[in-house]
Amino acid sequence: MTTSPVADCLFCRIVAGEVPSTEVASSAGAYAFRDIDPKAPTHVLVVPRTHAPDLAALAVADPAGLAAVGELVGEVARAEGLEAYRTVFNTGAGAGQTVFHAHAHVIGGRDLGWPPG
Ligand code: DGP
Repeated sequence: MTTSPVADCLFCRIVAGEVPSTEVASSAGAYAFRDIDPKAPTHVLVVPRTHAPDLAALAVADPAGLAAVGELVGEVARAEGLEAYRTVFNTGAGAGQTVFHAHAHVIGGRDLGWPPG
Protein backbone atom coordinates (compact mmCIF):
# COMPACT_ATOMS: atom_id res chain seq x y z
CA MET A 1 0.00 0.00 0.00
CA THR A 2 1.31 3.46 -0.88
CA THR A 3 1.46 6.15 1.80
CA SER A 4 1.93 9.03 -0.64
CA PRO A 5 -0.25 12.13 -0.16
CA VAL A 6 -3.73 11.86 -1.68
CA ALA A 7 -4.91 14.96 -3.56
CA ASP A 8 -8.48 14.97 -2.25
CA CYS A 9 -7.63 13.93 1.33
CA LEU A 10 -8.44 16.75 3.78
CA PHE A 11 -5.76 15.77 6.30
CA CYS A 12 -3.08 15.35 3.59
CA ARG A 13 -3.96 18.89 2.58
CA ILE A 14 -3.75 20.12 6.19
CA VAL A 15 -0.35 18.44 6.61
CA ALA A 16 0.80 20.13 3.39
CA GLY A 17 -0.42 23.53 4.64
CA GLU A 18 -2.94 23.82 1.80
CA VAL A 19 -5.85 23.95 4.27
CA PRO A 20 -5.37 26.13 7.38
CA SER A 21 -5.25 24.57 10.83
CA THR A 22 -4.29 25.57 14.36
CA GLU A 23 -1.03 23.80 15.17
CA VAL A 24 -0.50 22.32 18.63
CA ALA A 25 2.66 20.28 18.02
CA SER A 26 4.68 18.97 15.12
CA SER A 27 7.42 16.45 14.39
CA ALA A 28 9.12 14.93 11.38
CA GLY A 29 6.55 12.15 11.24
CA ALA A 30 3.33 13.63 12.59
CA TYR A 31 1.31 16.81 12.96
CA ALA A 32 -1.13 17.86 15.71
CA PHE A 33 -3.85 20.49 15.32
CA ARG A 34 -7.11 21.53 17.01
CA ASP A 35 -10.31 19.78 15.97
CA ILE A 36 -12.69 22.15 14.18
CA ASP A 37 -15.63 20.80 16.26
CA PRO A 38 -14.21 20.19 19.75
CA LYS A 39 -15.97 17.74 22.07
CA ALA A 40 -13.97 18.77 25.16
CA PRO A 41 -11.81 21.70 26.35
CA THR A 42 -8.87 19.94 24.71
CA HIS A 43 -9.66 18.17 21.45
CA VAL A 44 -6.61 17.76 19.26
CA LEU A 45 -6.11 15.58 16.18
CA VAL A 46 -2.75 13.89 15.65
CA VAL A 47 -2.12 12.66 12.12
CA PRO A 48 0.78 10.92 10.41
CA ARG A 49 2.42 12.92 7.62
CA THR A 50 1.99 9.85 5.43
CA HIS A 51 -1.42 8.77 4.16
CA ALA A 52 -3.16 5.62 5.37
CA PRO A 53 -6.93 5.34 5.75
CA ASP A 54 -7.03 4.15 9.36
CA LEU A 55 -4.98 2.96 12.33
CA ALA A 56 -4.61 -0.67 11.25
CA ALA A 57 -3.59 0.28 7.70
CA LEU A 58 -1.07 2.77 9.07
CA ALA A 59 0.46 0.12 11.34
CA VAL A 60 1.07 -2.12 8.31
CA ALA A 61 2.12 0.53 5.79
CA ASP A 62 4.17 2.86 7.99
CA PRO A 63 4.99 1.62 11.49
CA ALA A 64 7.35 4.57 11.98
CA GLY A 65 4.48 6.93 11.17
CA LEU A 66 2.33 5.21 13.78
CA ALA A 67 5.10 5.54 16.35
CA ALA A 68 5.42 9.22 15.46
CA VAL A 69 1.69 9.68 16.11
CA GLY A 70 2.01 8.00 19.52
CA GLU A 71 4.98 10.12 20.48
CA LEU A 72 3.23 13.33 19.44
CA VAL A 73 0.12 12.34 21.44
CA GLY A 74 2.31 12.41 24.54
CA GLU A 75 3.74 15.78 23.58
CA VAL A 76 0.24 17.20 23.07
CA ALA A 77 -0.86 15.93 26.48
CA ARG A 78 2.15 17.55 28.15
CA ALA A 79 1.67 20.82 26.25
CA GLU A 80 -2.02 20.93 27.19
CA GLY A 81 -1.33 20.02 30.83
CA LEU A 82 -3.44 16.86 30.68
CA GLU A 83 -2.90 14.32 33.45
CA ALA A 84 -5.68 12.11 32.08
CA TYR A 85 -7.03 12.05 28.57
CA ARG A 86 -8.60 9.75 26.00
CA THR A 87 -7.05 8.76 22.67
CA VAL A 88 -9.57 7.59 20.06
CA PHE A 89 -9.07 6.20 16.56
CA ASN A 90 -12.45 5.83 14.90
CA THR A 91 -12.35 3.18 12.17
CA GLY A 92 -15.16 2.98 9.62
CA ALA A 93 -18.20 5.15 9.02
CA GLY A 94 -20.26 3.02 11.42
CA ALA A 95 -17.88 4.03 14.22
CA GLY A 96 -18.03 7.70 13.31
CA GLN A 97 -14.99 8.00 11.04
CA THR A 98 -15.54 10.82 8.58
CA VAL A 99 -11.99 11.55 7.40
CA PHE A 100 -10.20 8.52 5.99
CA HIS A 101 -6.67 9.53 6.89
CA ALA A 102 -5.60 7.85 10.15
CA HIS A 103 -5.87 10.21 13.10
CA ALA A 104 -5.86 10.08 16.87
CA HIS A 105 -8.34 12.24 18.73
CA VAL A 106 -6.74 13.49 21.96
CA ILE A 107 -9.63 14.48 24.22
CA GLY A 108 -9.27 15.87 27.72
CA GLY A 109 -9.87 18.72 30.11
CA ARG A 110 -13.14 17.32 31.48
CA ASP A 111 -14.38 14.15 33.15
CA LEU A 112 -14.58 11.32 30.61
CA GLY A 113 -17.13 8.58 31.20
CA TRP A 114 -16.55 4.89 30.53
CA PRO A 115 -17.65 3.06 28.48
CA PRO A 116 -17.74 5.68 25.70
CA GLY A 117 -20.97 6.09 23.73
P1 DGP B 1 -13.48 11.30 12.59
O1 DGP B 1 -14.94 11.57 12.70
O2 DGP B 1 -12.95 10.31 13.64
O3 DGP B 1 -13.09 10.92 11.18
O4 DGP B 1 -12.76 12.68 12.94
C1 DGP B 1 -12.62 13.70 12.02
C2 DGP B 1 -12.49 14.96 12.79
O5 DGP B 1 -11.99 15.96 11.93
C3 DGP B 1 -13.82 15.51 13.34
O6 DGP B 1 -13.78 15.53 14.77
C4 DGP B 1 -13.92 16.92 12.80
C5 DGP B 1 -12.52 17.20 12.30
N1 DGP B 1 -12.46 18.04 11.12
C6 DGP B 1 -13.18 17.90 9.98
N2 DGP B 1 -12.83 18.84 9.09
C7 DGP B 1 -11.87 19.59 9.68
C8 DGP B 1 -11.11 20.72 9.26
O7 DGP B 1 -11.22 21.23 8.14
N3 DGP B 1 -10.23 21.24 10.16
C9 DGP B 1 -10.06 20.70 11.42
N4 DGP B 1 -9.17 21.30 12.21
N5 DGP B 1 -10.74 19.62 11.83
C10 DGP B 1 -11.64 19.08 10.97
